[in-house]
Amino acid sequence: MNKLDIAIIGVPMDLGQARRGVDMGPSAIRYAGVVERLEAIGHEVTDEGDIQVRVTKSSDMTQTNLKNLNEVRIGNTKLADKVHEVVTNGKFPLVLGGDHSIAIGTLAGISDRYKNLGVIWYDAHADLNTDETSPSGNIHGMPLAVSLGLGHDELVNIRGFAPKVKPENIVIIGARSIDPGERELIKERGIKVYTMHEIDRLGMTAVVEDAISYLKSREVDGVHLSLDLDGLDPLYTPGVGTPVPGGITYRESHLAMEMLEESGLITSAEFVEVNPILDERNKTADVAVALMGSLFGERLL
Ligand code: 4U7
Ligand code: MN
Ligand code: MN
Ligand code: MN
Repeated sequence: MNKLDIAIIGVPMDLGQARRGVDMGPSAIRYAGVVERLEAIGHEVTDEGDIQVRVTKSSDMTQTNLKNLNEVRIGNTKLADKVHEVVTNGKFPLVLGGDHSIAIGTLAGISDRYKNLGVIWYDAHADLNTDETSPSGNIHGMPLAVSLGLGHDELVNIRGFAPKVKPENIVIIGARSIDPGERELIKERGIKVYTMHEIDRLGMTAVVEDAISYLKSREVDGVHLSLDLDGLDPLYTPGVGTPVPGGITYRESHLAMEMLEESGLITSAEFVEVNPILDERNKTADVAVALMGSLFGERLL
């Protein structure tokens, strides 16, 4: 285990989707003991506190079907600047959500610190909708497309450059709900997707081994893990806004985190969509922290 300087950044964002409560995700994850858990492994951990979201109730002047565009943009801009500062200081950013729209800010903050950034998207969804394809207008369904430079200008151009990541450097794991526009984009851009079918058929070991060798063949110099807790089956993580049955198990997820840790590839991470209002006794935050344990090198023996 490589000793890291981990900076925890909370993002109480709930404006990227329709269900209130996900703004309490960072508190729930802290309550589940994230700092203590990572310190016990031997890492240096600093809690940088929360990014301020919802400061202005500024009216949206832009003509758009995107919900809360202005506030989502402002929150993500602040997050991007904070993440950039943390990475520049040689720390490992661990971002706690909040809805998945915050991946826009995280990726905007880390992207220019790498020549060839890779991304692992652990999620039931592909999050590849644009303002044109989105069936909901919810920005938490768009962050991966935005990071590819597709979608609304105000989101795409956060920190003044686009794209943040190349389509051939992305790996999606756990997908089982993909919209028509997303499917087209995946095919058109050649995005690597391991759906539940591949996980069932090959097993998680082969899937993660393949994902790792794929990213290595792309010669990435850093990999961001964006983990949406709805990637797991709602049996294990009921506290999410958009649960989809037939998901990844608890054990498979631990295995995936352990294998990613062993690969030494991961340079930043975020755990998102924890909604304590929809949860059962903080179960989802507990799972998030347990998975972080594995990702950061906790082992039984
Ligand atoms: B999450 C959806 F239509 N695709 O765009 C959409 F099914 O961050 C869901 O992965 C998006 O939780 C889910 O609204 C976003 C829908
Ligand atoms: Mn999802
Ligand atoms: Mn997601
Ligand atoms: Mn969700």
